Parts: sequence; C-alpha cells; structure tokens
Amino acid sequence: MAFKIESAEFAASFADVAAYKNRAAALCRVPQICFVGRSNAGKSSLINMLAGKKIARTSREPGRTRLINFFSLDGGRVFLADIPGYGYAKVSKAERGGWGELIEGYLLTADAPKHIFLLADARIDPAASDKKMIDFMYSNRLPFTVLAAKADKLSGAALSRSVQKIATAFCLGRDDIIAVSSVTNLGRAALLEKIGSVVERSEA
Ligand SMILES: Nc1nc2c(ncn2[C@@H]2O[C@H](COP(=O)(O)OP(=O)(O)OP(=O)(O)O)[C@@H](O)[C@H]2O)c(=O)[nH]1
Ligand SMILES: [Mg+2]
Repeated sequence: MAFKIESAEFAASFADVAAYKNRAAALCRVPQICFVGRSNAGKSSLINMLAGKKIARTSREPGRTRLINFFSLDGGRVFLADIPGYGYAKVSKAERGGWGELIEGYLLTADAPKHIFLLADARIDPAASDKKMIDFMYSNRLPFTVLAAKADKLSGAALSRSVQKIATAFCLGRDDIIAVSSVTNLGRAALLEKIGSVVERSEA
C-alpha cells in the first residue's frame, strides 16, 4: 500500500556514529529509510520532494549534507535518513575518511535502515563508488533500490538508455530501477509505494 505523507518534519541529526549509536535503540523502534549516493546526486532534494516541502538542506555545491539527518513522517511512523554523499574529491582526506565511517557506521548499526535508496545521477556514467556501495549493501544484506536521479534532465530516449546503463553496470534488471525527479515529481508514487510496503512489513 502506498504511504500517504500527512506530515513531515526534522527530527534529529548526528555528527558521528557514536552519537547516533547512543540514540539508536530508541530510534530503531521506528523504521528508517535511508538515501545514499554520491555528493550532489539529489538525496536531500528527493526527501523534500517526497515530503512536499523543504525540510532538508540542499545545495548546488556537492558536500552539503555533513550529518545524518532524520526526518520524521506522520509523527514518527517512519524516518527518512539523509546522509552525506560519497565521492566528493574536494574535501580533505581526513574528512572523507570520517564520512566513510559515518556512512558505513550508520548503515551497519543493528536494525537500521529497513530500506536504502541509492541515487545514481541519470546524466552521469555509473561510478566506481556507486558499485562499491552496491557491493557493500549486498555483502551486508542491506535491502536497497537504485534510483536514476534528475531524470528531468534527459529526454525519454536518453533516459531509457541511462536506465539501461545503470542496470548493466550494477547487474540489475532495468525494471528494478526507478527513474525519479525532484523537479517534476517523477517516481514519487513508486517511492511511496515502496516506503508503504517497508512500513507495513515493520508494523506487522
Ligand atoms: N534538475 C534537477 N536538479 C536536481 C534534482 N535533484 C537535485 N537537483 C539539484 O542538484 C543539486 C544537488 O542537490 P542535493 O539534493 O543538495 O544533493 P545531495 O545528494 O543531497 O548532495 P550532498 O548533500 O552534497 O551529498 C542542487 O542544485 C539541486 O537543486 C532533480 O531531480 N532535477
Ligand atoms: Mg544532501
């Protein structure tokens, strides 16, 4: 059943895994759905698109999101987790290491998250860092769906080629990939359907 978002608001943010782990037991009572991808792929924008309002900070400059940010839907029925992007070359090595730790530490904390959306920019060739993330999710048995993001930037035929390319690169079927756009709302219904099934399963 599709999830119908009645309300959405900022809930909490964490600068490091230790801070998150301190609260994880309480937070994990609520199913979490996490958005991962390279910096600038459109994760925060997609959360805003789903919420129907601007709750997550977005930026033209990659590397905007530096914390784990939780947004609560319907008064705590589900959390959307916005996490920093990976693969942004300009940040210092130390900081990049820290981000890797934050992302991996969060994803591997027991019981979180219930589903991961991996955003791959539809205009850019699939990256080695995305492949690494997919391998990481497979090997840790984390359930995920790949999204072809910023689909509004491509024409129908080009988008179709891009989806095929992403599917081939990640050894997925093309029907497994959902094309999304935060500008046109493309894919919103499919994402809400997926979120609905995750929430239903965790409430059963
Ligand atoms: N045309 C178009 N632009 C988008 C879309 N989604 C995001 N953008 C733009 O892409 C840029 C990055 O968006 P963000 O949502 O901040 O990306 P992010 O993945 O959260 O980036 P980090 O927090 O740095 O990892 C912004 O300038 C957005 O306006 C989309 O669906 N279509
Ligand atoms: Mg962001």
